[in-house]
Amino acid sequence: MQIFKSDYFKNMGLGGVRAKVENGERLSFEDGLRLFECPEPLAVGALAHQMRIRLHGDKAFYVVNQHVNYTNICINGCVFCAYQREEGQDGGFVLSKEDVMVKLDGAALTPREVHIVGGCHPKLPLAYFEDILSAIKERYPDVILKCFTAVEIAHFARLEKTTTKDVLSRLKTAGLDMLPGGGAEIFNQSIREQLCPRKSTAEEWLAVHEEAHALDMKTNCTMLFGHIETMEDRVDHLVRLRESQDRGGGYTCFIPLPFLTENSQLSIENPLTGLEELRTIAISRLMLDNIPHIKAYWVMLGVKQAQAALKFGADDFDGTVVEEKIGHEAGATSEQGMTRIELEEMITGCGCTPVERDGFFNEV
Ligand code: V47
Ligand code: SF4
Repeated sequence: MQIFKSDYFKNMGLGGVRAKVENGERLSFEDGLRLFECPEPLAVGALAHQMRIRLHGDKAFYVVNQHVNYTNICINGCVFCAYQREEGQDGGFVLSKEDVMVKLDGAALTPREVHIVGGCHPKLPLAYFEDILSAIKERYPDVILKCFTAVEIAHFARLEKTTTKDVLSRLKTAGLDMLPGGGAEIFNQSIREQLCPRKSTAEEWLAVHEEAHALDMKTNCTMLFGHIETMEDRVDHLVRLRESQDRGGGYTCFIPLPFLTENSQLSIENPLTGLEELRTIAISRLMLDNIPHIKAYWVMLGVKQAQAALKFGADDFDGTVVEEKIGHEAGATSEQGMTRIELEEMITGCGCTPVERDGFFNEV
């Protein structure tokens, strides 16, 4: 559908970018910056929507899933994180295998995907995680287990004095199917040193994902934006993900995560506007030409903004979630979970066709 005349994009300085998008050509780093500098976010959104329609038509995917956080105790102390607690601090928790099973057994819907992440706990052994994964797979053999960020995998390897590849293989044997995309934050090392100095570097994060791809596992990827990073840092992050995907091809979905400011040690003078969030989601779609899906994560974006994102390049609405802590500790005002009917209503409400999927994006 032709929404804007071609002069419109030319006048916005996007004539060349538009031609590349229409011809399916790769955008350069400079194109990415041009999209951030364009005075009109709607022009950027229109290009991303065009690409999203070419890839997925008017489908918007969702999954019946459940998030479980096994602990909030973490040794990393990232300054943006409102979720972490120190060992012995009030409010700290560690779930047992039985606690995890009670959460899954108590859910209104049996999940197709279980998303398990937590803090980097100083003591939990790999056997604890193997035990949880195999118990879930035994009770729910068809579930897709999307668990542990690359940062957690690197942490387990350090505690166990082994390699990340060995950790991935052992967890895969226990039932791990794919890695979620968290922990990528922003790849620029000088920003990482200010935000999360104890966390894996960009190179380590990318290496773990590429090892997982080599083991035939799918993974997701994220970018945390709207804090102290520059537009160059965002484009650099997207280009590095695109290059990593060129090497291994295992990324399924990209999740742009706007920084939520409450209860963190990081104060921001100019928080993101809604339109700048949408622009960043749109640019993600346009730059990541080799990653099939872009997620509008309604928990962090808020439901209305996630609906708008489906017209700015995103094609996935994530899922039922059930219980969410990381965003809600940081001020997310969305519900804890949504029903299948609510998800479908949200998706149809903005003119898209809801399509239920599994964790690998197979339609069900
Ligand atoms: O890694 C932490 C981010 C991530 C804040 O792979 C924050 O399908 C905003 O990665 N404001 C965890 N973000 C969430 C995540 C995720 C969520 C849904 C689906 C998938 C997937 C992955 O949340 C962390 C960090 O980057 N985060 N604190 C905050 N204050
Ligand atoms: Fe720990 Fe993750 Fe929070 Fe960083 S973002 S402090 S690694 S829980």
